[in-house]
Amino acid sequence: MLTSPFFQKLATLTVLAALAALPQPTAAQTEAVPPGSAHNPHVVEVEAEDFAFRIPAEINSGWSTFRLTNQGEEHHFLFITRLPEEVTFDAFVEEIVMPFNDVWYAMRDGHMAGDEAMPVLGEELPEWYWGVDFMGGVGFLAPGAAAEATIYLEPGRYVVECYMRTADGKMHSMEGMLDPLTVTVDPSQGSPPAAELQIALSEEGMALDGRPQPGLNTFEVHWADHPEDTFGHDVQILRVDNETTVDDVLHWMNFLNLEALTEPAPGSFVGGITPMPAGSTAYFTAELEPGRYILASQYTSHLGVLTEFTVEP
Ligand SMILES: [Cu+2]
Repeated sequence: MLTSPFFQKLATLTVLAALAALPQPTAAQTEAVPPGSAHNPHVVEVEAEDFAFRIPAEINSGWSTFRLTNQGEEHHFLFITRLPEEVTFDAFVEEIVMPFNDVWYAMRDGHMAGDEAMPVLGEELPEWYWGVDFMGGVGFLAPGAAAEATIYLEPGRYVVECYMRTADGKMHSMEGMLDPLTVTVDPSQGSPPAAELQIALSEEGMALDGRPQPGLNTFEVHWADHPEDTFGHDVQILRVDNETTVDDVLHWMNFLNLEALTEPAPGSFVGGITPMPAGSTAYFTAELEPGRYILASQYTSHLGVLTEFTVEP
């Protein structure tokens, strides 16, 4: 009898009444609530496994919180690209993903040096690609971890992909982590979360304002510029031991290196946000435990766009 819908509802109401009687949370307790879920009606749950995304085919325009959970045994991330009006998903695969893959295989198999890759891609990729907008997404994420990125998306057609590499040197996108995403008009727009930390990205570097704390941290990121001849600034955040150097991390993140973007990673990546156009503002959350962290930009750290911090217990 206790399992009837009536008693279930009664039990729920009793719990709600008990919760309502609890003292109101203090400001400090309020901050512990995941800002994405507390402030934003558009939450997009994405599960990454080896090697596929479980992601809705269609989402609402406006502010969306992508909550990425890594259920695989390798690192994954969610890179979002907006397709130009006239370009289809199949054309993106054919004209962009395949040439990148061919160049990677040539490097992997010793037929092409790393420094030849960009000139070759410069010739092979279509003109439209160099004006395309990368639209944020959740940064590198260790197995078992979860993180959020909150970004504003206009209606249109997008592509999501992960281009980490398997132990035998295949890009995750070629193994199945490559999907179309349609953003449809929604007048409600959603709203961005509150953030206690700010990161400014520019050719001057990566400036972090605020002190990350143990637990869930929300970062507001602003892109001041988009350096020429790069794929743009992003933020990748990882916990490292004291022996790991910044150079170790940058070497691993540089896709032109054979050992890059594959297991083992030089630390435990806990999220971040992939590149966005100059002038953009977006948000990400990361769960931090005490330790030493490096924040680096995959494509612009060689210009000095990186920083470090320590989370005290
Ligand atoms: Cu992946």
